Amino acid sequence: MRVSGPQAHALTAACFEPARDGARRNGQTFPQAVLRRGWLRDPRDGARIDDTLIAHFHAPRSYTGEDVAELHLHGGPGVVAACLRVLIDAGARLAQPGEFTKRAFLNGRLDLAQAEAVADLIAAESERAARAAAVRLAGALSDDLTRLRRDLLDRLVEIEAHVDYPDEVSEPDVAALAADLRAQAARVEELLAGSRGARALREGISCVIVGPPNAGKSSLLNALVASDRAIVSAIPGTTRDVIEDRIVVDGVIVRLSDTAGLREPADVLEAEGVARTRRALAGADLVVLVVDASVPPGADEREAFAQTVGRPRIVLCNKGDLGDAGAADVRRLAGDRDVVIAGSVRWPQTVERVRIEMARLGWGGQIDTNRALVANARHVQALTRAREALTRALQTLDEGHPMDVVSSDLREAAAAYGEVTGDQVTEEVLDGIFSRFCVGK
Ligand SMILES: Nc1nc2c(ncn2[C@@H]2O[C@H](COP(=O)(O)OP(=O)(O)OP(=O)(O)O)[C@@H](O)[C@H]2O)c(=O)[nH]1
Ligand SMILES: [Mg+2]
Repeated sequence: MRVSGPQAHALTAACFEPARDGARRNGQTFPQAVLRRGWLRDPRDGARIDDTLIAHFHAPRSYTGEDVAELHLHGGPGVVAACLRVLIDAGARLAQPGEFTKRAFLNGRLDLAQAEAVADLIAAESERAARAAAVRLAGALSDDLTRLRRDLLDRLVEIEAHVDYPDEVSEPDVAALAADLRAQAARVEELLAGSRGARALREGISCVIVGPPNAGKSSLLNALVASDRAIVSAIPGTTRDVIEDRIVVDGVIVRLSDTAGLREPADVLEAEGVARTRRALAGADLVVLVVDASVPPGADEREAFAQTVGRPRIVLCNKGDLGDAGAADVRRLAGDRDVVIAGSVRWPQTVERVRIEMARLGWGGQIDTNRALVANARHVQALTRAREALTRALQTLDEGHPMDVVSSDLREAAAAYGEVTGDQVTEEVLDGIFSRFCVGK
């Protein structure tokens, strides 16, 4: 249980009885960041609630930058409820979602990109996703953008000083400014280029397995998750509902959906299954189309291709162990941008190929988690705006316009950087970000 604010220490002291009257350190009953053991008691009647540990942090040396007390309880719901009641009786109130981190941001302990990284770290489901969030929490992205922003603001000062006092301040060197802006644009471009993989790492991707009945869709799901997740049978139309599971590919959570075979439904039950397949398809980032390529494709195969056209698509020519009589025709049905894999879900190398192509098609393969990565939509939007403003400014300079004409574009790029780090951000944006946190963070 964490308590933060000017009253945090007085409030917890009223409910806490130290196990022994520990020596004061630096004149403080509760020295900085030292765990002390004692009884949590109800001040109303002195009743014992829990044998606890308590740590005190003194402003500004705490997570929020305020006085903070942290209670380590035994954690059962009854103990937690009693502790909460006692603290609220003593004058505390419940924290709002993300309020501790919001206060940390407002008190300058973290910048906004770092605060968002805290949420990413908590939500990270794979080790690599956690690592990428930790790099952001350590400030890799923030440092980069703070430097770029400061550079631009310095340039703006030079330009504006010259505009205001042309006799005293000489005109800044246009070539040097252009070189600077080009370097900035390249850095922003680099950050944006890595954002696809970074977002996949942060958010995961959805991948739907579709195809005609009996093609081997459920067999593929089972092979990918390495368990008998879905029923497999030789009867076409075995799978009726959407069956979901997840795998981790290079640290990215891939949410898999196995679906009912796409064909003209024979009954209402199958019709509902096909409707569900279509819905799953609509929300998918990636499609794996499984077809039985041991026989020539028919109407169902053509229909399945038509239903998934234009989507990022892996075409798996399955049942290669039974022959490849249909493989050439299936390849002709595929488009230039499709990735076609021939083999069998019964062969490990085919399943491995599917995983590799998922990574390539889904997020461009390799993700370098040691570098600063731009991983959320808000950051991508802001940096896209920065890139546009820099491009406009460079064009203006190329066309030989006076230098003060680029000021507004430079200001806009600086503002976009500031939005990411929170140096220039509105209250609504802040509320939106912190409301997505869980309570207590
Ligand atoms: N020989 C061979 N049989 C396969 C292969 N893949 C799947 N099968 C068999 O084909 C049949 C259908 O497989 P499923 O995985 O149930 O096919 P499905 O696409 O999920 O079918 P529905 O759910 O009915 O749409 C089963 O008998 C599988 O054992 C393969 O690569 N080779
Ligand atoms: Mg199936």
